Amino acid sequence: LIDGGVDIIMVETVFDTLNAKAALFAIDAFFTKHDISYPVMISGTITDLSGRTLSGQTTTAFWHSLRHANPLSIGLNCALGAEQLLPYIHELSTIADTYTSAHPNAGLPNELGEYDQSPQAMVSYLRPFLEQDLLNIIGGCCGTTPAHIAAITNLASEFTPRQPPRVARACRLSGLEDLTIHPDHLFINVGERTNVTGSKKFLRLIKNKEYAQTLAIALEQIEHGAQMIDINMDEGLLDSTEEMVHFLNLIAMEPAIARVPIMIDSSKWEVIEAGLKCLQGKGIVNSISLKEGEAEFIQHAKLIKRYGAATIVMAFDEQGQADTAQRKIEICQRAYNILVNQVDFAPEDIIFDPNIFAIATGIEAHNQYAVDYFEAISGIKANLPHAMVSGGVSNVSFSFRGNNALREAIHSAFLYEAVKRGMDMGIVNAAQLTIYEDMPADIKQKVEDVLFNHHPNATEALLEVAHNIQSSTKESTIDLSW
Ligand code: THG
Repeated sequence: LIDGGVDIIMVETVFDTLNAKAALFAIDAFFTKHDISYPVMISGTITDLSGRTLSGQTTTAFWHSLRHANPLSIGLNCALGAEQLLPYIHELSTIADTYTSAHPNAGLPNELGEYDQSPQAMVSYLRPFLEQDLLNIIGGCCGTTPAHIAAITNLASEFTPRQPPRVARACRLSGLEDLTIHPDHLFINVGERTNVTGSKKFLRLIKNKEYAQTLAIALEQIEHGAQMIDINMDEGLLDSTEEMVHFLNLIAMEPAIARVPIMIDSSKWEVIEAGLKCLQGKGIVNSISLKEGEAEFIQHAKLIKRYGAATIVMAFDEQGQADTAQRKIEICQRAYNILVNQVDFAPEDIIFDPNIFAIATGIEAHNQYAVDYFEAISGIKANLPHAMVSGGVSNVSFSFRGNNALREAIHSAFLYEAVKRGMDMGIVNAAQLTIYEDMPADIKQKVEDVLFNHHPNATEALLEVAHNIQSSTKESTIDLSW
């Protein structure tokens, strides 16, 4: 197309956003390789009055999935006439901080598959788009003729183009639906159970290829309040890449699961990249770090940007995992500067994980780990604008394995303290979060003594009352037998 002399590249009639993401990835790679740049237009297709693309996304989710391509315009074309398209263009116009376009059909087809809406009729349906200031670019798709275009041109000449809105900075994710994390958002629960290293049951089901049951685990977390799910297939005896791809493709066919954004969890870049190629929505990479130095960190960050995902950055550098508050904050600051200044990575798409380590392990130095994490949250939130903080909450209670009620109490008190300091999201067992307010005061005090390392006997004192703690674990509401 470029050799032939086009001025603009348009990725259009998008009914599968993953396909569009692949096109946009290729276009960006091509521009970079040849050191050229052309404006890119994107136009999706809402297939029917459900207001969704054929691959199931809402208009807003569609925009969140493609926004990273920084297009000249985002719009809708085909499938519907102007009349039916109006509400979806309205939605796009309010959320898209770029130009908008509409190329409707000349009405809906008749029984013979022909379009018989006249230019005058089409223009009467298009007039509200312009009166409401929804568009920058306007044209026609199926059934439109030069006479329709002439009438549209006439109409458009009466109006001035839309001014794109200023849209507040926020992490804007998507599955089939959007998940927008506004600055005043509530804590975001990320489901931890679809993890072969975090759940014996999930590992067994994956090994035995009992995929229907693995999907039930994913769904159960969402029903218990997970707004995202973390997926991890890192186990020595599995082909992690193959399992990640297989599971993500299965999820994509289950709308009740695919509705939420996906967090791809692996310590291997190949697995993460294979996973990114399966997501039509905007998900989160879990994780990258400075462990192998700056060059690799930058290379991965650039690719994440091109695939259109947010990312978790671990407080890990060439020297190892940070365990003191000071090192956690220093590493996050260094990573932030590289991402924002060198990679041009959106700061609202950076989620720091300053390492939640197990406390009460019997090693004295570990008793300070929760306090260091809490201090790191405050430091990150104070110094790194728009970046968020996450962590694997269940890690903190590893040394109390076997006593789930006690672990839940610790998680709940830990989250209460962490969220107070600005923790934005956490990988948790969504079915197993005790409400902090419901905890008896004496238990609360003893848990806090452990978390804050108030005195050397705090762990023993907590264990003495552990048998009084009630578990809040919710029973599964899902029939696992389908
Ligand atoms: N940071 C980031 N990602 C992470 C972690 C983190 N991913 C993995 C992990 N840590 C978070 N996920 C879990 C999942 C399960 C458990 C802990 C953390 C867990 N599982 C029970 C156990 O091991 O005792 C499961 C028992 C069972 O059912 O088999 O505690 O920190 N970025």
